[in-house]
Parts: sequence; structure tokens; C-alpha cells
Amino acid sequence: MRKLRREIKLVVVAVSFLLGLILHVPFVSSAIVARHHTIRPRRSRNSLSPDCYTDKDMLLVNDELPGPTIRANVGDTIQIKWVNESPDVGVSIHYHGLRMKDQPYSDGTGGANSCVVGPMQTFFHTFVADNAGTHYWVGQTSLNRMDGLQGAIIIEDPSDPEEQALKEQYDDERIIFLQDWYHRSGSSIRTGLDSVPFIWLGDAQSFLINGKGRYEGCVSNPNAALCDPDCTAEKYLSSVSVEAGKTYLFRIINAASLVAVNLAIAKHSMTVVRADGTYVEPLILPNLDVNVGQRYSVLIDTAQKPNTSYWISATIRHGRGVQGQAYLQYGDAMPPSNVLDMPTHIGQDDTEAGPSLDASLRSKNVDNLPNSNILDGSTTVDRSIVVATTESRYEVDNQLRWTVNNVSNSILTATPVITMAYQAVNDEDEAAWPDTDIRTTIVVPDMPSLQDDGLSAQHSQQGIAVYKFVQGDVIDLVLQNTGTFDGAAQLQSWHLHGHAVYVIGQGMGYFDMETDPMNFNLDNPLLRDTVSVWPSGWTAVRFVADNVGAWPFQSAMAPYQVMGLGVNIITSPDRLPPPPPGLVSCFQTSTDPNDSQVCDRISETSSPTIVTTPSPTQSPVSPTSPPTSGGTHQERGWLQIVSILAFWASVSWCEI
Ligand SMILES: [Cu+2]
Repeated sequence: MRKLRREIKLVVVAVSFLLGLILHVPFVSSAIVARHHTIRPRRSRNSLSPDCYTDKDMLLVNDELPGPTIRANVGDTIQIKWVNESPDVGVSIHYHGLRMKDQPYSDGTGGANSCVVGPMQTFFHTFVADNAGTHYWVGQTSLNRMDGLQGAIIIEDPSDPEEQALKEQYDDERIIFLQDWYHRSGSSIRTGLDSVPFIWLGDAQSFLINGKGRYEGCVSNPNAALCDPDCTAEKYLSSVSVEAGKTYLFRIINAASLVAVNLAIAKHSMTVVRADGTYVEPLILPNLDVNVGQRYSVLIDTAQKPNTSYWISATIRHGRGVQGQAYLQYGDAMPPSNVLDMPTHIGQDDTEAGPSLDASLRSKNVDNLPNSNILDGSTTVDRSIVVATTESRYEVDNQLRWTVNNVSNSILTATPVITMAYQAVNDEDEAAWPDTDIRTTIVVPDMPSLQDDGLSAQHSQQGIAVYKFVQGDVIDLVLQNTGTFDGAAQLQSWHLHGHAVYVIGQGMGYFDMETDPMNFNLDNPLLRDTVSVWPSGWTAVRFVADNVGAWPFQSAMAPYQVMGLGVNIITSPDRLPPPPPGLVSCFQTSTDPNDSQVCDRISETSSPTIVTTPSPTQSPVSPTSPPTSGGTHQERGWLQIVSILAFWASVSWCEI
């Protein structure tokens, strides 16, 4: 009977859209938790416009763009309740930059180490903030980050003397959140990328700084259809408000989906003090290259004239596209009006500035950094891997993909890779994973079989691409940039979840295994989680596989990511703790056995119609018309049916 009830429960949960009722239950804390957030992504359309253009499907939290900032201290337990209010897309939320050491089920990458939270489902993340720095949360399923599902995470460490010393150098801080912005929705762009023939997304329509920018098509013709006629700088450019005569810490986050930028502030230099959370030897620069997924903290002195404003601008690097604009506002100054006062940038195709910046960034006090013992010249490297990134056409249907050493990564979403790995090594009837029972996994070769043109991956394999490590392995890994089908060399950005890596070498052309390692920097290399691989060049990193689990190591550029450019690093799955109930099968994500308040609330509910009521916390930040709530007539009818189903399903669940 009990088993039957459990099965009923599973079925009920899978089909019930339980969230119809949970949506409006206030989040209740438990004793051990220090910081709580409830985050509700929902669809917004035609109601908000970040760039004057109003025809865009967005997926936002609290109708904010960027979404709310999560702040905590190192050691805090953070509990986040994700309530996916979208009626039509699944989401997973990754905490980009958080190391999640010994927290293998907290990284939030749907399909790899977390589940995708289905439409109208909820999910709880509980984790300890284990490394300080400027990070961000990001929609990690398909391309839903391109619809705006992102926001900053700031983790501070009051017990760190380095941080206290830095704090004494500035008066206040500001966040600079960068996003490229496309008028097509993420799901529409994804369809094009998966299609044969292939449809590329093209250039961004605008570039947003702190959620605002101006689409050129509306600036030049404000009366065009779907443009806000009042497409002015006052309304559509972000002001970063400061007082004269002070020092500010700017936390710069390039959360763009595709483009690297060069960021500059007119008449203000920047002193770089942190990169991806690591303290660096201070570096004074007129402008700063920030690749996709990278973060920098810089000090800015407001030593210019009071009551004046200065352009902040972001130009695209190694690609075409629009310029992002905002302004540094002293006092109540109006936006700058003269475009001739724009700051100077590194040229779009300058090939030397990027590598030169990387070569100048050095970790400060490297001996205090995690695993710095592997920088000893006598360190035994357990695995040396060269990863060549190439385009390919899948043999079966000619689909355009990206590959790593001829393997294109394609993860499934029903059972996360981490759960598959755990189950395989703990199933006594089976040989060790991934040899037998998980046939979709492909162990990626440690070396590419490159031809001179770098295009040996004409016919690639597709599957769950894996590298399997043993906890404690020291890995040297070289990322080799190769040409694409059209012969162009592109800038790449690579990001390893669950770890930071020492950037021990960079160079142009093909990596030479005999000579290049002799020039590795083992003295003070930068420790970071997102590294650039410059056009036609290579980047070498060293790290310890010290974090048991399944961690994506992939392109930080979302379109390439979904086209297969990445692998899953699996470290000692035999040492994994059992997956939490919600990760055994992803259809259980709408339940939380400990959330007794949900059941209390449900039992008090007399009518299951509240699902159509907008949340009282939703307040639009956009300058345009307020969001429409409740959707179309048809949607409302549908939601009512769902809510009735949800009501009875939820009652059933709580009674079990
Ligand atoms: Cu990440």
C-alpha cells in the first residue's frame, strides 16, 4: 500500500504542476540557514524594454533586469527557493564562480549535476558560500540566459585580512553588469542553432550595462513600430551615481552570452585588484578587456569635475556589433551629450592587447591560494591533456556542432550525469562507470588528432563527453584554438565549474609539447575560473581535481555551449554521497518533503484560483508600461485548469 501510494505520489508530482499553489507561499527560514532568497523567473513580454524595443520575450525574476543581487559572507549557508513561474520553459540556475567545494549537488547545471526545473515547478538549493568574490547566477538550461535570467552574487569574507585591507582603499562600491541583448528569444535562437541548414544568431541588437542600453534602430527612428518613441539617453542609459573626490570599487561582470568586451570610462583609469575573486598585483589600465564569464574588481578615483558626467562604454572584441553605453554621474549631472567624449578603446581586432593583459595579471600572495603547492617545479602531473576545439558537421544529418577532440557534448536532462555516475559505481551488478551501462557517454581522448588545417573533426561523435579523474589528480590542460569552417579564428572563453585553475601559459599558433612547457609561469600565475583562449592561440592551465562530482568544463559562450563545446569532468564518483531525492529522477523537483509550510498553507486554502494572481512583490523597474499580468484569455483558462489540478495533486502529496 505504501509503495502504491509512493508511486501515486510520483505520478501526481510529475503531472501536477504543484507550483500553481506554492507560488504564493512566503518562504520560511529554518534555524541553520543564514541567508534566504526566493527567486521566481517568469515570462514577460512587451511590458518591459531595456533598449527601447518592446517586442522581446523575456524570462525575468521580479521583472528585474539584471535580476536581484544575492549577497552573503563566506561560510554562510544560503538557501534559495527557485519557483519557476514560466508556463513554458524549464530552468536551471548555476552559481557561476562559486567553487561549491565538497558540495557536488549544488552547482545547479541542469543535466550535469542538477535537474532542470520544469515549468511551474519549484526547487530548493542549499549550499555554503565557500569562496569570496564577484560572481553571478545564470540560467544554465538551453539559452534562457539570453532572455535575461541572470543576476550578481557578491560573497565577502570579513575574516580575510586582504579583503579588509582592500576595503580601506575605497569608500563605496558599484556593480557593472554587462549583457549582450538579442531581440529574438533564447528558444528561437536555439532552434536556429540546431537546424539544418544552420541559422546563426547574428550580432546583438544592443548591449546592456546594468540592464539598459539603446537599440540603434530605435535611436535613429524612435517612431518605428515597436520602439518606445521616448528613446532618450536619460531614460535608457544607466547612470552610475558617484560623488566627486572619492574612491569606488567597481565589480565588473561580463554576463554576456557571446561577446567579449573592452570596457572604459572616459577620463578615469581603473586599477585592477581582483580577477574572478583572486587578488592580483594592482594593474592600472585605461580600459579593460573582459571575456564572457569573467569578473574583475577595479578601483576608480572620482577625481574629475563635480556635477559632470562621463561616458562608460563597452565595445566588442574580436567580433562585430554594437557599443554598450552608460555614464558615470557626478551628483545630479545629465548624461554626456557629445559622443566625441567617448573613452578610447582597444581596437576590435587587436590581437596583442588581450594576451598582453593576461600576461600582466599575476596572483598576489600566491602561496596563500588553494593548491598552490602544485606550482612547485617538482610537482608530478598525473594527466596532460590537449583539448582542440573544432567545428564539425555531424555525420548523420550534417548538423553544425562544436567538438572537443572530435566529441560533441550533448547531455540529457532526465537524469543528471552526476546521478548516472553515482548509480553506476554503486550498482554491484555492473562494472565501473562508464564502461558498460551508460552507453551514451564518450570518454574524450586526451590528445586531438589534428590535421594541418585543424579540421579533423569533420565527422564527430555526439554524446555525454567525459573526462574521468581520481580525486587529487594534478591536471595540465591545454586549450588549443583552431580555425572554424570559414577559416576565421575566434576568441574563446572557457570555464570550469567547481574549481579554479592556474593559468600557467599562453601562446600563439599550435602548442608545442616539447618546448612550450619550459616557459610555463609557475611563480605567480593567475588563479581564476574563466580563461581566454585568444584567436589562433593556446592557453595552458593546471589544477587539482579535488572536488568529487560531475563538473562542466565548457565554453562560457552560451551558443557554443549548446552546440556541444564542452566536457564533463567526473571526479571519483565512488566517493559521492547519495544524490538528494530531487536529483534521483528529475521529475521529483516539484516536491520538497521538508517544506511543511507548503502543506499547511494548502490545507488552509479553500479555493485553488490564486495561481492567476500576480505576486505582490513584483514591481517593474522598466521605464515603460507596467507588466501585464495573467496572460491572454486562453492562458488564463489554461492556468485555471492547471491550478485546479495542482490543488488536488498538492493535497494528495501532502497527505502521503
Ligand atoms: Cu560557472
